[in-house]
Amino acid sequence: SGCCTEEFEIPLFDLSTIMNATNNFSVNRKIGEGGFGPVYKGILEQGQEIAVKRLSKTSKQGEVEFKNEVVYISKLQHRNLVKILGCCIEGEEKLLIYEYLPNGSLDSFIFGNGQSRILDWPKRFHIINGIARGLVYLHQDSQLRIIHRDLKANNILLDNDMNPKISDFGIARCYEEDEHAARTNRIIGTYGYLSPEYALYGVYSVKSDVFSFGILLLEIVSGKSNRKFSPSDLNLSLIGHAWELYKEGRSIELLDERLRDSCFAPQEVVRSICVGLLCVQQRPDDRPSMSSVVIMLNNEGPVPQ
Ligand code: ACK
Repeated sequence: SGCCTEEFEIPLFDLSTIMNATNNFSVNRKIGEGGFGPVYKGILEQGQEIAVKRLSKTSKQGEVEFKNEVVYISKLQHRNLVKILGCCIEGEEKLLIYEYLPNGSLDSFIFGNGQSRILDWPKRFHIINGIARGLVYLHQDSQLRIIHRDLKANNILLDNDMNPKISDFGIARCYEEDEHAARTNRIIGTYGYLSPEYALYGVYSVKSDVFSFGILLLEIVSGKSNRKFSPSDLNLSLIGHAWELYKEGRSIELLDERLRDSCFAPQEVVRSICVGLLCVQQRPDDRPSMSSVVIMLNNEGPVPQ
């Protein structure tokens, strides 16, 4: 097939450069814990800020995800995907070096309580749209045709202008154009975002990303997390709640209550919720493609009722 078999090309950094930049991985430079190890902030000699993901030495799964991340992300370029600057493989150390995104991840914005970090509706809509466009690129516009498989608020980073950047390609997969769905026995991903067919049967396709996107959309609109719900808690989950409100013509009540008085685009909110509900339908074939999602979100076509 030729898919994903070429060797990757990516700048190599010296370990000493990264040690200097991160103050020898000092604890006060640690910004969080990622999929396969800690993430540090660094500053290169020229003053450029970087984020460094450091593979924990013991993790076999981490090795696999490290390689996967490099292979995919080095071939992808889009304004809604995080940019990799290079990597470092020296002795025991395996590091990935990214552009530093000062606003961190989306979950601290939508689920945090700090008043200053509450996003207004136009910013939320901008973020929803950006994530959708990033996925259109992954699914159909990039050479690779990729299913991300672990889309969640934690994997969306925000730059200075609150542009969303999809990150973490550790478990992403290529798919063939004619291939409908693939199957795996290793179900990895995050509860609350997993589509039912993937969580129950290990079957994934672009439509499983569409499902996760729908959850993410409902989370961004509501400011509530779906993470504590398993696929069997459907009625209790954000999906059940959004669906109930929708049936009663009260969709707008899903909107984060902190925004109720300041939101001047109720139609856009309701429209977005409708799109979210289309994305989280049980049958993969009923869910729209991400390019339809972008069109519907932006009022360029009807949202089927
Ligand atoms: O919410 P955060 O501050 O943003 O905590 C998580 C943590 O590392 C684990 O993923 C942060 N992080 C990851 N990549 C980057 C990056 N490129 N720029 C800034 N922060 C990052 C993320």
